[in-house]
This record gives sequence, structure tokens and C-alpha cells, in this order.
Amino acid sequence: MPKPDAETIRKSIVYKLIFILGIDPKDATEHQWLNAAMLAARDLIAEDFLKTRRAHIDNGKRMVYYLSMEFLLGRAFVNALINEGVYAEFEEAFKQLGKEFSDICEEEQDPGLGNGGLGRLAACFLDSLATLRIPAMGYGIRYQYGMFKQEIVDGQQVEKPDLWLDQDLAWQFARPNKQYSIKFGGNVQNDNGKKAWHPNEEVSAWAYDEIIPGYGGSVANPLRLWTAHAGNLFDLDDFNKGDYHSAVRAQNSDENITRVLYPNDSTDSGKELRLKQEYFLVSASVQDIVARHKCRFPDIRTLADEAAIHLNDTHPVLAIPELMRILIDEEGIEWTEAWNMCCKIFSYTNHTLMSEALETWPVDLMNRLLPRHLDIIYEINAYFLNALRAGGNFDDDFISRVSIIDESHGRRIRMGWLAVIGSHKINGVAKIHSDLMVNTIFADFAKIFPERFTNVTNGVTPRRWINIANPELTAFLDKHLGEQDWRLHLDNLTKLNKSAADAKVQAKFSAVKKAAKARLAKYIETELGITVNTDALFDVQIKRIHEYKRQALNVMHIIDRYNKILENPDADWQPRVFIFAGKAASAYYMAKKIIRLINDVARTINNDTRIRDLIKVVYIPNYSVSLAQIIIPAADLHEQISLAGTEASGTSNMKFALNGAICIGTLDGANVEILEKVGADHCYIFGNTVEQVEEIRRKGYDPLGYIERDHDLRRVVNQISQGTFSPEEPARYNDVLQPYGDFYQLMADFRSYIDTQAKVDAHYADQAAWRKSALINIANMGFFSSDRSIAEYCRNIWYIEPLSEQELPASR
Ligand code: 26W
Repeated sequence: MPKPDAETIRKSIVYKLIFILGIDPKDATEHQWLNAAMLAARDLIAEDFLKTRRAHIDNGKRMVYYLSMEFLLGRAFVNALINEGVYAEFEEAFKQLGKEFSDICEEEQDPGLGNGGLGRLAACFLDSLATLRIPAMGYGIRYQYGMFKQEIVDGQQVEKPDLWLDQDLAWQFARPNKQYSIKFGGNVQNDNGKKAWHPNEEVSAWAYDEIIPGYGGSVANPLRLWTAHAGNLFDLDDFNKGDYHSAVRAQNSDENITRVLYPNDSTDSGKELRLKQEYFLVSASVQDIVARHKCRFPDIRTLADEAAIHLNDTHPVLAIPELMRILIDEEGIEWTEAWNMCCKIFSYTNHTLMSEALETWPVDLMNRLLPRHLDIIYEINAYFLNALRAGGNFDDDFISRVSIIDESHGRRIRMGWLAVIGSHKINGVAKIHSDLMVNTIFADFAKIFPERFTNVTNGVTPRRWINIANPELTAFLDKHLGEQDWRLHLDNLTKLNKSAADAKVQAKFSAVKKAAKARLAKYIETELGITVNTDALFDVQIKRIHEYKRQALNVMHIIDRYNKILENPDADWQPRVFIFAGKAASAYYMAKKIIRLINDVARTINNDTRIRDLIKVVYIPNYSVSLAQIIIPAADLHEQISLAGTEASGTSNMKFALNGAICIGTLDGANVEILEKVGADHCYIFGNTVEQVEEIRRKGYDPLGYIERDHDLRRVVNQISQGTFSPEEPARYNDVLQPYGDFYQLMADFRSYIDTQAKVDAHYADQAAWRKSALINIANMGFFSSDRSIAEYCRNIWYIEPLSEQELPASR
């Protein structure tokens, strides 16, 4: 179909409104107009999707399947319009309808399908996969209530259900013909020498497809999301007896599986639900992958030639024993052949060195829920350990360290180990992280399988993080970068290097930044009633709240600055607006306390008239992709201040730099590579290095020593722990800095952080110099396109080729 014009689109929208949604245009709300417009937009991508699928089948393309518990997609509508090249036409259509287009777009809610960087990375990757014409499919869960909606009440996080599915839209395609039965429990019996699983619980997985359009049109790939259905568990007898509660009890309990992302696992039933959820995702997905293969090819034995399955962190690792189960128990393939196939098919990305994310499951729980899988895991372990023993190079101590079964505190299954043993490639997400992975958590495995370990530095999609998020910067780049589209060739940004010092270019960029700051200021004013000065330096830290990310260190700087302004009010202070956003996991006590501290400090300082708006502290509730799209373009400075060695990569650092913000950060994660690209004059690095952090730990870290030696630090620590910011409850924060433990070494990095912040002020005072640095940041971000990351995965890990122009001609 040729690209439709505004008139055609207007007719299509009105048609959808009347004939699909059954609404009189005269009565339609903005939200209903959005739904109609989304249906009209979906027609365009649906056509691409069907053609893409046909091209995969006709050309026998090898496919990659990306399994992830999270996909933080953000809004779909504007993204689809930009990728399909019809944004202007839709805007014009709404003009003809007499509607404000931006109001319509604002009606869309973010899907609640993710939590952190891992989920957003998966979403950037889907965009790049489709854009690069890679035969690919994502698999995830369609959580009914997402993670949670965060409200800040009296300075504290309150979790409310995120009712994102309640919006009455039909964006996803329901696939009632794609249902798989997911089984749990029961036992394993020996039937004629063959192991047979006799489960005693069953729930149905139903598919919904979200279509992911690539930039430039023509290719669209599916993201298949599963939802749990209890099927025939409705008890008509109970119902007819009037016991309505019992009638649906079993149904409810099974459908809980896809209720929320990361159910609180601090209780036993929470843990069980988590494990069920993980198995539910992988079982439905692996069954689907096998079914798809059988539709296209005659022999299941060729699966490893036709399919790559990628495990996004350890959460979907049960896919390995699940595929083994299907190959052996259902397809009759002999054990060794099945195992060789698995090791070719799977690859795994590690996203964090934090021990909490390297999941382990109690053997008892696995035995109760998935006894056949436990068997298979034992067999995999025996096969692996026997081969090691046969090689004769490893002692018993080593063997017990690499065993999938951890015998040290109750018997537990180490899912990270299973991932490494069953994958042909294992990658970290930034150079420093991949090195640490090989030298720390997976050091033993790197001795056994050195060829398996590799790095793919993360990236972000410029389509969302510039084109959608920052229309002013988009126009600026379109004007300055010439013909070849930077959206597809982000390296083109390097052209900006030569004009970074040009006063005219700087002035234009300054207007770009100012517009974004004004937009954010308006949001803050409307949502929180706080007025901020757009000439102030916008200093931003937005990410999950976690001790390792050290939001508390940021707060310590704010308090120190507050103290110094009060001490020396007439000095030439650079006004700053400190902006925070992020959610704390619902069971994470200390992270929630940090949120409260930020809000208490904000309340105290924002209301202190002596500060004369030289400091404003703003906590923006309910962090989301859409909020990030407003905040990131407006930042002058971004805080990437994790303790060195703890942040695997970070991806907001890339988004900020791409939007012309300057980094203040430690030598951690992707900061290291950003520094390499932009140079030390345009990136503020402070604090101890990984080696120094380790040395401090080795020698015995003494946080009190730092506190005693540094007057400013002592004052800040005392104020926090003695209740300056919580006079109504002075002891509220006496545990928050852990002065006797300080595991994340805030005290050790405080001085260097404060001194570096002073350098930032001086730099910002010279606006021309600052703009130049900002432009140099943008110019050197080409490497951090997720297109580059995906090209590396395809080449080095998945061995996947894109659809050629012959296989699928460009449609528009
Ligand atoms: C409870 C299990 C668990 C633990 C941690 C689930 C999920 C998580 C995180 C949310 C995982 C995550 O988002 N990791 C981030 O992944 C990004 C993409 O690679 C990296 O840039 C971040 O550094 C890393 O923290």
C-alpha cells in the first residue's frame, strides 16, 4: 500500500470510531479518538507485519527469539507513526478533525510491562531488530497490573495497582488460536524405562501480539505476550449452590500467575508464584517456538539450525530444561543429541553482578512445582560434572563451586550456572562489566569455557530517545547533519564535532535545550505545583532506587550545598534544580527510606526562604518511559554515581549524552566507554576505581575515619542522622547511611564528588564552554545506538542475517 495521505487517514480514523468502536464522533472523548487513531495506525503496521512473516517463511529465514520477563515499551502510537513515516499525515488528519493532536497522543498510557534498564533495553532492541530487518520475535508476559503505580504520599512511596490494561484499546492482536497448556506439580514415573511427568495442575497460556514496527516501514516483528487463563476451573456446582467465592477460587489462583511483574517474593507463596511465572513464560514460549519450527520444517532435529533463543538475564533460564523436556519426552530425541542442540540454541546476557539477581531456587520448591525439570537439571549437572572430572584438571572444591546445585545453605539450584552451562555465548553489557563478570561471578566458568564469554555494550534507539522525546533536537539534527538519516546511521552525529565551538550552532542548540527545559518545568508546575527556574542547571538522577546507585550520595551533596549557601549567602552560587525519579521495589526497606529522605530534604530546602531558589529539589512520582522522555531532553547534568563495579552498564547515561547533557559519574558501567568517546574535558569522572574500591575492602574499610577527617561530611552525616530534615521524628534516618557498614562506600567518595560538583558549577557558568561540551557529547554518541548492539549480537552470538531487499522490498 502506498503511504496514505492525511485525507485517507482522517477517513480511516472516523471509520474506526464509528464502525469498530461504535461511537458517534460528536460524543467521542479524546481517549476514544486516540483508540480510533491507534486502530487506523495499526492497519499500517499489520500489513508490514504480515508481509514480514511471509518473507521469513518463504525464505526459510533463521530466527532469533528474545525471552524476557520485562519489555518497557513506552507508548506505542507516536512511535508507530514515526517509524511508518506518517506522523505529519496523522497530525494533519487531526487538524482537519478540529482536534489538538498532542492532547490525543497524551491519552495513551505506558504499558506496565517492565521495571528497569533490562526491560527498556529489551524494548530498544525490539526497535532495532525490526529496523535492521532481522527475523526476530520477542516473548514476554502480559502483566495485568504491571509493576505498580507509584504515588508519593507524605514523602513516602505508596504502591497502587497499575491499571494499564483498563484502557479500552485494541492495539494488541489477541490470538485465540495460540493457546498452550502449562503444567505444574505431580510426579515423575518410570513408564517402561522412560521418565514420564504426571502433572496435577494445568493452566492455559493465551497469546497477544504487540506488533513492533521498524523505522522506515516495511518490516514489523511480533512481541508475543502470554496471559494466564484457568480455562475450565470454574466450578459450576459450587456456583449453583450459591458458593460464588469457591466457584472461582481455583480460577483466580491460577490467573494470579500473570497478575503483576516481580511479585513480592519475601514470603514462600510469593516465591512460588515467581517460579511459576518464570516457568509459565518459558514453557509457553518454547512450546510456541517448537510448534513454529514444525510448521516450517519437517524435522525437529534441525531446530538449532533455524532458531536462536536468547535469555535476557536469569529469569527465563528454565527454558533450557523445558526445551530438553520437550525434545526428549515429547519428540523422542536421545539425551546427548538434545543437549547438543540446546547448547547451540541458547545464549544468555547477564545484566548485573548483584547477588540478588543471580537467582537460586530451593530444590524442594522445584521438586514440588516442576519435578521433571528438576530431574533434567540433575542430569545436566551430572553430565557436566562428569566431563569435568574426566578431564582431571579440577579439584573437588572447584567441582562443588561450579555444580548447579548449591549445597552450602539448604540445597538450591543456581540458575546463573545453568544459564552458563547451557548457552554457547554469555555476554555482559559494557566492557567493564563483562571483564568483571569473567573475573568474579563466572571466574570458574571462564576457566572451563573461555570461548563462551563475550561483551556487547548496550545501546539505545535514537528513534525513541531523540526523535520522539526531543522534537527540537530532531529538527536541529535534521538541519545540521545533511542527507543521510542519522536515525539509521547514528555515527553521522560526529559531523557536529566540527561545529561544536561555532557560536551560531551553539545558540541554536541553546534554544533546543531551553525548549525541553521549559516543557519539563511546565510538567513540574502542573503536577507538583513547584516552580523551577529554567536558567538554573538541571541536575538529574532518574533510575530505580537502589543503594548501589547511591541516590543518597546525591542527597549528601545537596545538603552540603545547602549548608554552604547558608554559611556564605553572598557568594556567586550557580542555581540548580535537582530532579529525582524512580521506583523502589515494594519490599526494599532501605530504598523506600531513601525516597523519603529525598522528599524530606526537598521539603526543608524548598521552603527555606534564605535559599532564594538557589536550590530546588523535585521528586517526580511514577517514573516511566514517557516521563523519561520529558525529563532526559531537559537535563544539563546527569548523575551516574554508582559505586565503581556495581552498575552493569546503565543506559540512561547514553540517552542523556545523546540529548546533550553532561555526565557526572564514577568509572562504572558504560560511563567508562562514554568517557572514552567524549573525552575527559566533557565528562566529569570522580571517585574510586574498581581496583581502589577492592583495595579499600581488602584493607578493611573505615567509614568513620572519613567522617572524622572531613568537616563537611561530618556535618552532613550528623544532620541526616540527627533529624535536621525530619524534626518530627529525629531518629527517622539514623540507619540510612549505615555509618558503620557503608557497604557502597559513600563516605569514601564524598570528597571527590563534592569537589567535582564545584568544577561543574564553574563550567556551567561559562555557557559557551558548556554548550560546546554538550554538543561534543551528542556528536560522539553514535556508538551507543542499539542498532550497533543488535548488529553485534547478530554477527557474534545469534548468527542471523537480515531480510534482504529482494526477500522483502521496502513498502513505502
Ligand atoms: C528480582 C530479580 C531482579 C533483579 C534485578 C529482576 C530485575 C532486576 C533489574 C531490574 C535488572 C536490570 O534492570 N538490570 C539493569 O540492566 C541494564 C541493561 O543491561 C543495565 O544497563 C543496568 O546497569 C542494570 O542494572
